[in-house]
Amino acid sequence: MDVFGHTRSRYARDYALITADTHVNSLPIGWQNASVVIHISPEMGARFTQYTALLEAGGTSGLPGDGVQRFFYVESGACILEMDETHELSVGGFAFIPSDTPHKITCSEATRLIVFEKIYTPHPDFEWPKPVVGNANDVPGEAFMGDEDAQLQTLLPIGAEFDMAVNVFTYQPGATLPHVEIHVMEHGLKMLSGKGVYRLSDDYFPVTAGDIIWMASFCPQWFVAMGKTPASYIYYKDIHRDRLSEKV
Ligand code: UGY
Ligand code: MN
Repeated sequence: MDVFGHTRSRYARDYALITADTHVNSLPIGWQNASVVIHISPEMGARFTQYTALLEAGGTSGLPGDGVQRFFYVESGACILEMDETHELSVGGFAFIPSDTPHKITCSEATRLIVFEKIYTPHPDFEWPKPVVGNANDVPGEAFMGDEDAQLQTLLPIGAEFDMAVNVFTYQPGATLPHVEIHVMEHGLKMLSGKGVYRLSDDYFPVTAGDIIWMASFCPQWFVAMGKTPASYIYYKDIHRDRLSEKV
């Protein structure tokens, strides 16, 4: 705790940087032996929610609201997901749970989950998405726009039945996003390892493992990895539901 009330956290109109020193826990209804820290939510103008779930040994999850799909990633600890079948998930394990799908997460040890939730927007031409369970360690990376030092892992299928994507980006020290991106999709992001500098709108921030970032639609964004070890982050984006064909 800084005696002068300093923090790297910053909430702006089109982005937020949220550092661990500013987290405040709350007790979610329906969860047992668990607390959450809600970092990004519609209250700040986002169209999704990102939170950290902290479960004690024996802790269990509650269900998301009606129509809400859930993606979670095991940042530390281990858990069991009961859904269509029973899945054991260790660090790097993840699951996508379509909206209105009964399920329960039970933790055998103290566990930290990164969770993204979004109201599902169906598309008349596509079927409902199916559940997905996996481990990021088993997902191959691809050189991002030809740069072998910037590897992108796409954790979910990219079919248009999905209206959200969750990816892991890993940069070698010195590697960058190739250009400043400005796009309609919004992002929720958590730094998993390493450090670097994130450009958000017109500001540049040093960032490190544990930091969380919200980028609103059209927020200018860019990243450079720094230090001596790779930097990686997991991030959410909304996809496949642009309004090009809608009358506005
Ligand atoms: O998928 C993306 O838009 C990604 N390249 N953005 C980012 O890492 N800030
Ligand atoms: Mn982007």
